[in-house]
Amino acid sequence: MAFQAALSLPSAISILKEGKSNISLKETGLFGVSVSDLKAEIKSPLLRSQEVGKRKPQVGTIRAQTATTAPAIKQDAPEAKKTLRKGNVIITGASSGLGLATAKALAETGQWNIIMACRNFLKAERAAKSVGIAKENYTVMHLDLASLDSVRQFVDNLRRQETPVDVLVCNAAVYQPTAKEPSFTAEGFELSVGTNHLGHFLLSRLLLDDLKQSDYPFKRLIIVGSITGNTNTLAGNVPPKANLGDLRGLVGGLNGLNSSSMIDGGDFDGAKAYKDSKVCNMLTMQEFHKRYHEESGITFASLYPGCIATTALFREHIPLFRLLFPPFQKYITKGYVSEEDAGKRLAQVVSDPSLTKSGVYWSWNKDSASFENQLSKEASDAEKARKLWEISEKLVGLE
Ligand code: NDP
Ligand code: PMR
Repeated sequence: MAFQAALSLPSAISILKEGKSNISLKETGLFGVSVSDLKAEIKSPLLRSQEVGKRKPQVGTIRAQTATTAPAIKQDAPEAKKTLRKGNVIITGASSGLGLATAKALAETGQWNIIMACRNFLKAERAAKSVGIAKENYTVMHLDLASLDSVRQFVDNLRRQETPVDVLVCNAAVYQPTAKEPSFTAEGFELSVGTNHLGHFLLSRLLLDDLKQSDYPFKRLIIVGSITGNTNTLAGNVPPKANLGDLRGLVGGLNGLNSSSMIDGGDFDGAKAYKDSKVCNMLTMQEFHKRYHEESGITFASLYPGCIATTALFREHIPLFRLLFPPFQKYITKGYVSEEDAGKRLAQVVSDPSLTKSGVYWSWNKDSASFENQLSKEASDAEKARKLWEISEKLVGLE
């Protein structure tokens, strides 16, 4: 079936859900799965988690109703507006998709200076202009996450400008689903994990001190995760599934020479490498929380913003996939979210006074209300998070 080919699906997929029974997609409908199965799956995370809100996010004036009630600061109160300086938020990969939409949503509040940390300076400037972000609300700074030198340089430049860092959003990512062979970062790490995880790991470790020193009423470090790295969901069970194994490939440096280019030591698979990198992002957030939340007061968070099926993340996928994926997500899974709405969601995690709880993986229900979602067993494995942290430190030269 053309759809199935476009989605690179094997003819029969057997999904073993954590703690659930085997679901066979073999004899089901469009895209190899029935709509009723999907509906049940889409609902289930809500049942498993603490659903806590009902209102749509609107940046600046929003107050997501969550279980985390103690508001840190009410930015909307007139007296707060008078005394508060603009917050500084760094967004990596703000030149397109979710990052750009988030920058736009925050810029519209007039309360943020957005540092767009991008690998293509000109593209970022044009992108900011194209969505109407006013000049006084943003700065573009060069950052190539596929080079650890570039990450260090970015941090040096930022410090030279003496810009306080109040919020850091690790958003940039690459996805190479059709690559037959791995490609590598400047230091020789497989590109997806090297960029999405290791580049961000070094960046956030280096900026931790800057965040700690910020005098802003709240400080946040946000690392974008995804449903596809969570095997407790249907989306996370679409092959190839994320699996970090015993991290032997990572220990070996992911260089594809004397070690595998994959974290678990297996053969290269671009789609799996991306999903593995998202598991690393979610584990890293939790390890940060465990090590630094109490002492620093920084809020560490991750999120799944919804399926933003139209972004450039899928640029390397085959044209048929890019054509069918948005309607599939819109009408079949109903997991679709527009870039604009996804941007408002991430902007909410950046600035909403009520989203102060640390260590949380946020998601949104069909009414666009935020809730604390549950991570898969692997994506919440504390021992794996610790190991990942220690190995990553060695790879990026922090030890
Ligand atoms: P896009 O491709 O639109 O955006 C990715 C951004 O990352 C681009 O700005 C890109 O820069 C940047 N980037 C890539 N490589 C590097 C690098 N080496 N250094 C610096 N920046 C780099 O994708 P999305 O907006 O969809 O993705 C944003 C985040 O959302 C990712 O973390 C992704 O995992 C996550 N996500 C996306 C979902 C979706 O459905 N789209 C669902 C769940 C999570 P450039 O413009 O120069 O290419
Ligand atoms: Mg998925 C509840 C159903 C659901 C959701 C929310 C997503 C999100 N996906 C769902 C279901 C399915 N997908 C099903 C049943 C199939 C098989 C037909 C399917 C297939 C599929 C493919 C081939 N899906 C994909 C791909 C990709 O290449 C995307 C990917 O894995 O990128 C890593 C993707 C995605 N599906 C999602 C989301 C959010 C993505 C992409 C982005 C990401 O996780 O970052």
